[in-house]
Amino acid sequence: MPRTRRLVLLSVLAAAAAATAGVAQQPLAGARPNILFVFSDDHAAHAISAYGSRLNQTPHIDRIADEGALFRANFCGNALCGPSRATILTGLHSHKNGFCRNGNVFDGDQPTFPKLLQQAGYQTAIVGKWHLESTPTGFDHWIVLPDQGQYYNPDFLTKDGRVRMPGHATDVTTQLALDWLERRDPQKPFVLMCQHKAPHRNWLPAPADLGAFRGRDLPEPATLFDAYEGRLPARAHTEMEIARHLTLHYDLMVPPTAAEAPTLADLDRAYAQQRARMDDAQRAAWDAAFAAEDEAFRRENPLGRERVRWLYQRYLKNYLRCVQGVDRSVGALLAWLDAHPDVKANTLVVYSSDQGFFLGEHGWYDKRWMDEECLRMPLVMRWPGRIAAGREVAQLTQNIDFAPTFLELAGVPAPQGVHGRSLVPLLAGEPPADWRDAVYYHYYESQATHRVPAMYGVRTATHKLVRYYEPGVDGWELFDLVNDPDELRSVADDPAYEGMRKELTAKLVALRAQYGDDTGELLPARFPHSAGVTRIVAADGGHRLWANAPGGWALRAQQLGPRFDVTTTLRSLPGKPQQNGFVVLAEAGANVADAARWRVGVEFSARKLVVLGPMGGKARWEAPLLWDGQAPVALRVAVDLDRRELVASAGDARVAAPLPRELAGFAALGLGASNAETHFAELAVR
Ligand code: SGN
Ligand code: CA
Repeated sequence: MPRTRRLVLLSVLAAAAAATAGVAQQPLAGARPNILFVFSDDHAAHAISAYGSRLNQTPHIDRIADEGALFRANFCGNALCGPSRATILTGLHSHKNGFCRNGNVFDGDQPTFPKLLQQAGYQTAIVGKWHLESTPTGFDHWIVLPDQGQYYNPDFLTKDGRVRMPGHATDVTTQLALDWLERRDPQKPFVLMCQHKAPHRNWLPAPADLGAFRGRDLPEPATLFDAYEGRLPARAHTEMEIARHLTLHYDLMVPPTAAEAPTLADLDRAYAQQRARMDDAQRAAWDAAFAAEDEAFRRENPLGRERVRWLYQRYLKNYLRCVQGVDRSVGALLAWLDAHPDVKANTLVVYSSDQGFFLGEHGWYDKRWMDEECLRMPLVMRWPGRIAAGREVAQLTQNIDFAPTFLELAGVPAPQGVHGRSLVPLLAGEPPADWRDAVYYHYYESQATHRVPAMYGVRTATHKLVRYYEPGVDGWELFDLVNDPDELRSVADDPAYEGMRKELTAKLVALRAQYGDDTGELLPARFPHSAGVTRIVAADGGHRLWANAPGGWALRAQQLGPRFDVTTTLRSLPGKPQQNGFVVLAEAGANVADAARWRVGVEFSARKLVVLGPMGGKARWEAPLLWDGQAPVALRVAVDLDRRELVASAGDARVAAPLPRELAGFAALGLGASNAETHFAELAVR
């Protein structure tokens, strides 16, 4: 039944029930419900039938929406796994919770909603995907996948070490959630986060779902063969094209032929590892499901657009089969609640996913861009008798709002400075007059996988303005979502939109000030080359630099003779988890961005003066440094090419590193750090 018709029917039923049972009359705030938070990875709203999917049916997720609320305009603030999860836990955008890109380490000492609920008497548990690198804090019980985790017979991390669990990740995670529900202390309210790996790449469905979507073609998006005209030129370089970047063996599990097997590229070699994790029955189910299809593909060997179409069908069907598994998990959890009506009556059930995903739009898989497909997060919530069935929330909401919502429901004050706002009034059908009219977005992981440039932007109900700020990709896009819902033509330079661009720019500036985000300023005029850096601002006569990757750097080309001295003063900024800072020297001979880099600096936390040679820092010389934990450290780097020596000194510490014979000299100078924020006095060169 289409959602609208179902809604009419349901609202009639709900009204009747309300008349007898006083539905939605009771206050939500402070009612201390249980919270069952079911969360998946990369599940786009347009692959949920309650959101009008053209592709698949998700009856169990739809049931949550039918019996509760569906958020029509819910967005993430940074379309990536770790960052979205860190935001959900803290109610803060990435720059404030410190987790800007996958691979950062979540600082578990900061306040999170599970921790605050635990302190307020809740039992707290998380099962499944975590992906925040540090040990989970604030949970009475946790059993999580290491990093991305595996689909088949996955390993889990627990307080007592690593365990392998037989079965498919979605089913195993569901069972872990059900087991915990059974054995929890029924006297206390609970938070249970059931977090699925699915439907994340490389889309390995459970055997039970392999039969779905057989014998028919899924509709193609209108932009499957996008030529990326009229938008940021960097879009054409994105490495997430179904045509060019999806791999036949690893991503689509087509077995390599005998001729292909010895020549597989890195990613495709992981095909064998995935197969090796399966047991005989699982492998047999896969072979039975795909043998004929694979054989026909080899025989027909489609080329050009026909090949892209075939890849799209295989990719999307496996993605949707994974979604079907997640939907079944939701069904199992709802069935458990049906069988425990007292618990059900007092449980808020939430379904969401860390960000959306491209399902072939623009020819892409993956996410990261501020485009609707991945910016949107599905969000549905049910609490029988408390949230009116069939409620639709049209307001702009965001993952920063989850923590304040859960806290308000539990009657726990949100921490000072939290970015999000409680959704409770929206759930009650009483939207505050001053609800936000725009959401903020900031994506950082530019240098890593998929080549999507770093960006920040703003989205209102009708328009979207994005600024790409990296050196070399500096540019703007503006989309009119009403007249161009597929975001195919940027009107950033269209005179007809000059007023709108001004208005949105002002909004963007205001949001950055409101959230205190000064990251994304890279001073390209002073340091035209950078990688892994989130912020460089001129401060206190020098520069403050935040590198949010290991070995982040910002450089400028500079004439440096055979003998030179660089001096600066480094200051560790309080409150940063891993403090360090380096003067960076790039070798002459290649262009600056590709040159081998030497790092000479201070590891504050380890109290060491360190010289790191090129080649990933394997050559390393160090000396202990007396440091009181606060004082600025004056650093001197003396290079003498005739003597083939680099000498670093700071206080009493001195480190001498030999320079290789073949080194032609240095041609660029700058600043660097590893996952740290540091202040550098102006570099003085003599
Ligand atoms: C892996 C995937 C990428 C994906 C990231 C981040 N490659 O690196 O395609 O964008 O995860 O995804 S894979 O070869 O390992 O599948 S996220 O959801 O965790 O942010
Ligand atoms: Ca994800």
